[in-house]
Amino acid sequence: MFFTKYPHPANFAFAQKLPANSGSVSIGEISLGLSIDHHGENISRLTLSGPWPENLSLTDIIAPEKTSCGPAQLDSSNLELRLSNGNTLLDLVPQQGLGINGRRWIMQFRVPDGARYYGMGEKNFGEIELSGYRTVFWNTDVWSDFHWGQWGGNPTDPSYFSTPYILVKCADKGYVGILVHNPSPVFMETPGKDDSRVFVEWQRTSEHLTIGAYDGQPDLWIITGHTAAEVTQRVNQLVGVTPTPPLWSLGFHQSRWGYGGEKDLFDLDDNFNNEKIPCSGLWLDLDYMDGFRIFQTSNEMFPNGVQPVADKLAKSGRRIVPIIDPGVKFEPGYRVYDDGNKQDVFCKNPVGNEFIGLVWPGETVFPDFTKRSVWDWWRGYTKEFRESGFGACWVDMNDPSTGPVDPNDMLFDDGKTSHAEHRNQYALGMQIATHKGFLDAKPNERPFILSRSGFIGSSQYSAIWTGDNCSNDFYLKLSITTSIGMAFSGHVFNGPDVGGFGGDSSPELMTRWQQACFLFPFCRNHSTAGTRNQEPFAYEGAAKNNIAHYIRLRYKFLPYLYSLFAQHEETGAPILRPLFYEFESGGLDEVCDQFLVGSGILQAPIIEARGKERDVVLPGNEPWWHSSTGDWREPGTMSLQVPMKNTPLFFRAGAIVPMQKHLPSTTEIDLLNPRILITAPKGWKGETQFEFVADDGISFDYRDGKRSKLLITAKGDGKALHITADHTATGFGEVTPEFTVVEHVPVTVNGQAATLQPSVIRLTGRADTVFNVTL
Ligand code: MIG
Repeated sequence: MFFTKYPHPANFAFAQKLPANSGSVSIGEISLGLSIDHHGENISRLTLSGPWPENLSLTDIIAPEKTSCGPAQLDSSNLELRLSNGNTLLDLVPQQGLGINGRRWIMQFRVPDGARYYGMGEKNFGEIELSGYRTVFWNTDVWSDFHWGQWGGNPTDPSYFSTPYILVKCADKGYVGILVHNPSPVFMETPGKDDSRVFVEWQRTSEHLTIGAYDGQPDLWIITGHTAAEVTQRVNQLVGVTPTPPLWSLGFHQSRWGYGGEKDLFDLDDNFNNEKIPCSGLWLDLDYMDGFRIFQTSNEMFPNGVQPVADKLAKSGRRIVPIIDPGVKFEPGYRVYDDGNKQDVFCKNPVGNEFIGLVWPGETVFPDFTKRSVWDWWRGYTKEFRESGFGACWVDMNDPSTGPVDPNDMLFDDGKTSHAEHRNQYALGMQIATHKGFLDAKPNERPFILSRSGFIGSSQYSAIWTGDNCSNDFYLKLSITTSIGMAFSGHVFNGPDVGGFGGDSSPELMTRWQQACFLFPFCRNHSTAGTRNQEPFAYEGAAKNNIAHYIRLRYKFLPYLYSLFAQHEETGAPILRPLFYEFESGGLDEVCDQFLVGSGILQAPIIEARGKERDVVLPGNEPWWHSSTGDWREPGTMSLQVPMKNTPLFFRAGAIVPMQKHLPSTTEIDLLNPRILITAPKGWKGETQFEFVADDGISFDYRDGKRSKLLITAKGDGKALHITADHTATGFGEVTPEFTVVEHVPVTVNGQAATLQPSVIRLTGRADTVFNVTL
């Protein structure tokens, strides 16, 4: 794969005529079958049959029932993608719309003037709006395939995780998302919005939106909506929402390449206890293994076995999360190799032998995760792994990384399927198989798996960290855009290596990074071997205190995050959102260094280690409550001074944010007695709602009704604030909320007049005066 080359439309032959309905299309001598199905008024599916095997994807799209009409309309003159109000959003370029070139295929869409582009899954372009890009989707071990001179501080493409999906804003007509359910490498090209990236003519991208693939059956899901939010929720449901994660996995995680075993884990545990910093996961990299042999724990690292260590850490609410690579050391005599060889689970090369790559253990073979029989083999090992005392699993290198060895010699399905046809879902197969083993070990425990690569469907099985980054401002900034791109493309549970993986994180950078990501869906500090220690207590004085504060603050807000995840499972809504997800006004998609957490919180972190001020855009037409000062800011753009201990955090007018009453110093979370912060300005007129959930945070019992739900409403009539809290489900017992408001105004709770007790709360700056509501 050449990462800077893309097929050009002129090198394809195009259909001159389309069928009036589903039917056949001819391109020269070749005849393709075209079929269109509809799944409600906003979802259509277009498939082509031809020189390709049927869709090779490992997971199905989770679509609503079939219906007779939908957004894709085909007649002999063209294919149009229409919104339910009749607006045509996109259509194929006449006579140049659908082309093939061997097994490659391409589609070119006409776009309205002023169209804008979002999504594309995990991209490292550093922007939310993606006009004027050429890109390919090919799961890549970035550090291995690019020179450090590039990844050290510049965008690289492709990235680890592929979601061939694009969301198009068709000027003011509506939105359309196109999801290509094809694991073969897909490519896309978006029209530029101006000439800013064109220095020589060939850098000018096409005036059309181009989508194609190197191979694999064209299988396109077309999703329309009036807003970005609508389409995003739909696509997130189509690929499969993330089931509510175990509560502990939403805590803070401490990782480092270099932690080995018992001793390091106990030291970490002591340090977190002594410093009163909560931390839920302690992560082990390669060194815990016996000579990089997967599923073989080093006796030296765990002289007393894993379970006693796990038991001790459990007392502080922490789990051990070790790494597992897919590569099995090619070493006759090693039980995992012998067993896999005997059961014939490894990928083959073109001459019919086991494919060999060069990774950590040296010569390495790779389980063929595209085969269901191999999932059954692998799950036996992950079952044992869970049973040995490890609390979760970190699956790395599943891009798959083969070191300097050409991966194209790695074939699938007994040598019958090429590398490219399955590569992008190799990690997905590994996630599914690992997940199954965890369920075998603990059928009523929600598994937690973290992975680097993935594909459509991974959202159902694994959280994602966005791969190797560096301790510098470039990657701090990228954290936001990459995470939002994924959240917009089906994968909401993700986050970067906080603090940066490569290089030394200065006290300032570490502080700013922890502040920027303290409310990210996944929050793990990780760094590579040989860099300075990066744990919060590896810093001194103010830096240590500030980093610790924002970790504790994450735990304070965990009830909010947990409810957002539960809501995601029901609606597909992302946790992190760009501003234009909630506010429709021009130019907000250019704001790449701010984001919303749910609908209630806006964050505008400092993204330069040395930065002490920044401009902040507050969208909408209501004021925002600034938690560093406790005052209200009118919408618009303003400049803020931001000392190291602060990060700009704003609460929307009427935001309802459940939290812990105290600032946690341990991992303990009480979901049944939340404090609910409601930020309504004086004289507020409006109404907001939030569904708070409480359950045991670990089992699947919530699916059998053992979850309590509290529907909280805040209503301002210009004089008073009326709060209602309605138990819509009580399966986990009664939730006893206490409310806190930020203004001294008349308050009622469920119709009863309340009194206000002054109190203080310290969130992101100095302590603010607030009022606790009592009846
Ligand atoms: O070739 O296991 O992205 O998080 O620390 C490097 C060692 C392999 C890559 C992962 C990184 C991990 C590292 N791994």
